[in-house]
Amino acid sequence: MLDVETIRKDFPILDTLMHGRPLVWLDSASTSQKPRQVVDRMVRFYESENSNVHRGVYELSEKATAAYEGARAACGRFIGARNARSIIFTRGTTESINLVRYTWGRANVREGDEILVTEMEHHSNLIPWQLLAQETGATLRHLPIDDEGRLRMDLLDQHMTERTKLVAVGLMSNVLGTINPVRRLADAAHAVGARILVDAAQAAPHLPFDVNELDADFLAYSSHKMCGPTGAGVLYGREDLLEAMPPFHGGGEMIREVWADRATWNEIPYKFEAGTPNVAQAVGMGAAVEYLEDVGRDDIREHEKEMVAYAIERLEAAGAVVYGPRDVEERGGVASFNLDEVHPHDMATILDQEGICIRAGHHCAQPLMRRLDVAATARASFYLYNSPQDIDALVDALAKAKGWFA
Ligand code: C6P
Repeated sequence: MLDVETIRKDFPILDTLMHGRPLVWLDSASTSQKPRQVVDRMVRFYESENSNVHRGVYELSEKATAAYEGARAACGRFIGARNARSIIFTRGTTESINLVRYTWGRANVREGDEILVTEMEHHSNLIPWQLLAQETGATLRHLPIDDEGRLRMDLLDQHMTERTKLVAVGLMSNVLGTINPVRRLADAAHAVGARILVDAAQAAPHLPFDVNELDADFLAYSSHKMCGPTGAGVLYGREDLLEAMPPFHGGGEMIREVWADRATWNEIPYKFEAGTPNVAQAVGMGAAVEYLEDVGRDDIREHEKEMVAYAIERLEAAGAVVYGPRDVEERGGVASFNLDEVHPHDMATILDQEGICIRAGHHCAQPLMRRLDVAATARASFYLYNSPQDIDALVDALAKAKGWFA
């Protein structure tokens, strides 16, 4: 069990007043708040270790490089990667996925090939594949969802064919909370010779998982949703795939030797880290990994199951339509909902007056909104620092909002 009261003391921002009321942060799926431990680690980096990495022979550069590579090791351990060589630092999930599109995608996807995504993908795991399909003449296919927001695995055989080259799927939906059966998809993909890319932007902060157990070929996640700073993220790739891929950006550490008209590439992961990286952000991300490990990832998951179960119960009792699976074993700590005819944006604006932050809109998942037959939803999302009182505050404020529009 999490000691939420003690955890909250690590997050100074939670003491802020908004419109004279205590801040209730229910938008962690968008970005999480940051604990003092992460902020302090970044301050320490800037105050006593700041230097460029992999470039200086002086001690300060060695310190910075050790901090940066230590963060890489932590980010690999976090997802069960066997070797830190598989961990490429990027700016976040979106950049990680685009890296795969530009490098592996352009080298491997041809006219007539198929890329399989799902109906619930975030735009960041859809647009890159639309662009790749347009550029190469490949076809994009979409695995549908059922009315509870689960993938129609019974239709997989119809959507996965000998022509499938890539399956790109989120481990956890940012709208429905659905946790997808990625291992089953990986097995099916590998059986037809396809690769699987896992978008773990929502899963990494909330669910303990292991890339080897998922049998993922590529996996992407962001620091800022898991207590770390913005501007950092990871692309995990299987070493043999990364070795074979051409570079992404050119310049800086990605080079081994340069002539006037050509160059050779550094070893992985540096081949994909052109220019001066976001060193302090990577170090902060490493500190976030350590923070989450110290709190206990299994305990965070259990806490969020309780939170989302309570949220669904209270929201439905208040008359809201809540989307996604009912069984908390199949979903993470996200509750998207609509309430009567109140537009989600109006709802979020009224809640803001009560100090409550939720997200409203299409959540960068417009095809999913069409499937749900809604223009938008409101979304409350939970993390280790949320308590049932936050949900009570949300539901009480919703009752007020409903009154306004009655
Ligand atoms: N979803 C949300 O409020 P970046 O921005 O690159 O760190 O992550 C993009 C991304 C990719 N996949 C999924 C499943 C996501 O949820 C997100 C980010 C935020 O739902 C902002 S749109």
